[in-house]
This record gives sequence, C-alpha cells and structure tokens, in this order.
Amino acid sequence: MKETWRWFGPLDPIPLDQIKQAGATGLVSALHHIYRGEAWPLDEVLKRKAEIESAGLVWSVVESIPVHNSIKLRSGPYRQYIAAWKDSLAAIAKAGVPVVCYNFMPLVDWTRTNLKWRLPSTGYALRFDAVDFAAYDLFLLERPGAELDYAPERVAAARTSFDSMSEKQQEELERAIIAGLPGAESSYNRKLFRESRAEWEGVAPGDLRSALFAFLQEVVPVADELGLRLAIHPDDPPWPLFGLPRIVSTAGDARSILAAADSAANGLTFCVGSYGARADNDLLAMVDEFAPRIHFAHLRQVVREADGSFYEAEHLHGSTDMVGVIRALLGEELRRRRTNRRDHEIPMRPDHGHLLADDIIKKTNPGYSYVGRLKGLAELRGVMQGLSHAIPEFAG
Ligand code: DNO
Repeated sequence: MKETWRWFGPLDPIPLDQIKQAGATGLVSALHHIYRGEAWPLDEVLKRKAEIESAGLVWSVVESIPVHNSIKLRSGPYRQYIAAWKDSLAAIAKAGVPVVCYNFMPLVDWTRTNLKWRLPSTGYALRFDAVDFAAYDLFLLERPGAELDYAPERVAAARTSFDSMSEKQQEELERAIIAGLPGAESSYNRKLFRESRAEWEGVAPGDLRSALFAFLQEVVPVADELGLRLAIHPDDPPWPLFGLPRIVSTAGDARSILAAADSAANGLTFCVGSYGARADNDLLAMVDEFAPRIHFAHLRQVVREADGSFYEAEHLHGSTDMVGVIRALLGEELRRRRTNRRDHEIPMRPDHGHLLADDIIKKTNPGYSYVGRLKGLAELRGVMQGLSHAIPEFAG
C-alpha cells in the first residue's frame, strides 16, 4: 500500500520534512482555504502540487473537495455548485492527482464530543459520548423536537450529565460539536447552526439519497473521462445526528452508492474507524465485498461502548480486526497487479492518532498531531511488512 499522510497545507503545524521523516511517501491534501463550493483554480492546485513535490513527496489523494450543502439539499444554486465541483475535478486531473475523497454528511462533517479524553496511558484520544451529544442537542442547542429522537432513558441520562457540567465544560462541548474539526468545511456558532439546521427541516433519508445519486450520475462520468477515481468517505459517526439522515453508514449504503453509478470511478474511502463505530458493520465482509472499488483506506479504529459512545483506540487494538482488514487490502492489491490494473497500489493513511509526548503541550489539530500518527503509521507498516513476509505474493 502507498503510505500517505494528511497535510492541511501551509498552515499545518507539521512541516513536510517531518512527514518524510515518518516514512510516508504520499500526501493527502486539499485547498482548505477554498471551501465554500467555488471551483478550485488550476493555478492554486498546481501551486500546492509544486510545494508538495519540492519536498520530495507526491500528492496521492485530494481529501476533500467540499460538497456544498445546497447540492445535498438540491436547492438554491446547486447546479452552479455541481458545475464548480466538476471544474475542480478537471484542475485536479490536470495536476495528476488520481484520487478524490469527499463526503455527503448533512450540515456537519465528522463529529466528536471530547477532543482531549484522557487514556489510561496518560495520552489523550478523541471521543464521541452519546449521552453528552444528546445533552448538547437537547439542553444547549434546544433543537425543537429533539426529545423525539431519544429514548426517555437517554434524555434522563443526558439531563444528569448536563446538570453536572460547568459552564466552561458546556462551552467546550459546544465547540467540539459545532465549531468544525480539522478538514471540516463548516464552522458554526449556536445562532448560525440553528438557522442552518432549519433549512434541513423535513429532509428524509430518501431525499438525501436521491440527491447523492443525482450528484453521482453527474460527476462520475466526468471523473471517468478525466481518469480520476472518486472515493466517498463514510459518515462519522455512522448514524443520524440532529435528527438528520446519514446515508453512507452501512454496507447496504455502500452497496447502493456503488450501484447508483456503475463505474470504477465511483468508489469508496474505506474508513475503518467510521464504519467500525457500528457493531452491525462487519468490516472484514465489507472489505472483501467492496475491495475492487476501494480507492483509499483510512486506517484507524475505535472502541465501541454499549451505549453508542466510542473513543479512538490504538491503531491495532479496538473493536475491529485491523490485521484482517490489511490482509484483505493486500490481497486486493495482488489481484489488481494480476489483472494489470494501474491503480494496484491502494493509498492508505494512518487516520488520526493519540495526543502523546511533547504534542500534549503544543498547538495541534485534534486527531492530527505528529507523534500519535507517527506511532500509528509505524505499527501499520509493521503489519503490512509482516504480512508480506509471511505471504510473499503480497510483496509485489
Ligand atoms: C476526519 C476525517 C474527515 C474526513 C472527511 C472526508 O479525520 O476522516 O475529515 O476525512 O470528512 O470528506
């Protein structure tokens, strides 16, 4: 697999040299300063590419081109935004970056409730606490009708948790949930969030699914023509938030998305941590079923808890068989080499990492500190090399 590393561009506190020191050879990046649905200008894309290449790295994956909410709602100037998305694809293809990751989560991108949850090791992890999330939705956001989305016991537990929070803790919870995590295209305060949420009133899963399929039918042929591979990222977490549908959460969702535009250009980002947050997702079965259309792998995992909460675990220890997933991906690479597929090397990145060592006192992007990912990548590389040693065909 191609070892890659996510870099948030010139503002990322981690310089490109440190990425090379970690042993990654590919880079995952986006024009994070152009996130409101406008087309990415070719000169800006080429500038980013030159910067990456001057450090001796290659730009392997674009993550992500934001999909404007009006495309998901199919309202307002959504046609204009789809046209801009296609223009961005053209610029990316000209720059020779072969894979484009994107997501179709409504209103908010990936979501956590605690960005600095202390582990027994004394490091810190990102955490999604289902009770605290409900507490925010019910008692701080005071979303109309929210109580209908939770069981009475959950409402009671959320009340208890909320009552025990200091004002500062409430603020931190709110910031974690709506201010936008690294790479998220939207950042809200409470007023803006309420207004934006109102635009989604009455949107059913079927509406969002139709919007995604219509979008795919437009952009997949363009990607195909340009020689690009699209890789949709799953919902994180993979269930509805704020009463809004999420439709990239399960094996069934992935299957119907792939069928909606039946082209190799229409593929998946296999995010082990996101799909793995649901106990009913069988990750090994999914990696087997979808392997030919997996264009990008996010290797990270979570520990699931009984009440729907989870925290981000060690890369190799959590609720998923990571070694099994890697073995399946290496098997897919072998099949691709045997059938002469040009894309036989699947880009992977260590997704997130614990906050460790000196990073604890540094300014870091939550989940994207240096040492935690360095450790994650080293462990994952060990698994890849171990498997390739045991099964020599995997070595290529
Ligand atoms: C978090 C992520 C998300 C994800 C994007 C994909 O670390 O996995 O930023 O990459 O939502 O579009």
